[in-house]
Amino acid sequence: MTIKLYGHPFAAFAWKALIAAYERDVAFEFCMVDPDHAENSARIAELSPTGQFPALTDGARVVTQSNSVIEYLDRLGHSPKMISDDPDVALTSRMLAYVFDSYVAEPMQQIVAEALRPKDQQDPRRVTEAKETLDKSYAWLSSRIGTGWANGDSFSIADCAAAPALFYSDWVHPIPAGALKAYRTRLLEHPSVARVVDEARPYRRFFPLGAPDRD
Ligand SMILES: N[C@@H](CCC(=O)N[C@@H](CS)C(=O)NCC(=O)O)C(=O)O
Repeated sequence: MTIKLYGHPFAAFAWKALIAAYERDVAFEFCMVDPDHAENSARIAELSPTGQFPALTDGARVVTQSNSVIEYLDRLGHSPKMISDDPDVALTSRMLAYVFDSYVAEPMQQIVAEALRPKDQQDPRRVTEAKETLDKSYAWLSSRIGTGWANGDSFSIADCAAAPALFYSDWVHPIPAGALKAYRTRLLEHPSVARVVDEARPYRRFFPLGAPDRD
């Protein structure tokens, strides 16, 4: 049965699933969701409640929500799992994944969404509030991130979430020098993350705030 992964190579939450699939060495067919692939856009509208991606199909099985997709990929691959069999380790990895999703990726998306609104509908307060959330998250995470991965020595679901969240959040609201910034650099050097960054390069011109030359 062919595993199908719906998403876009430039989309932060799609990166999470792609990173996990590369880590787990799971073969899949990538189904590009964009205006040139109307059939995939129609399909994602069925698969996901709001049409957002990623979503995975495996025969009749449908999995949406990036963290659930990663959990499903853990059933398929052979290399170390993204969610440990140790319940305590798994709890912390999941918790950190939700922190990166909710308090880094989402405020980052709010800043990008604001830039995409027509000028007369933009509200600078929304950007200020999102940046305040990012400042709190950066401080909280900096005090907890060590010199390895987000939750110790094993690359996990938390790192799948951290990679796109920190990659793009640093573009919209730079991460101060320190432990979190150093962790972002380590992530970008990691093969599965470097791969998604490279696959997304052709789309950087669409970033509404201008993509920096670095990275
Ligand atoms: N909670 C969802 C968030 C998914 C999400 O925000 N997806 C974005 C891409 S990064 C999306 O589909 N954007 C396109 C759209 O909203 O139409 C998850 O974890 O999968």
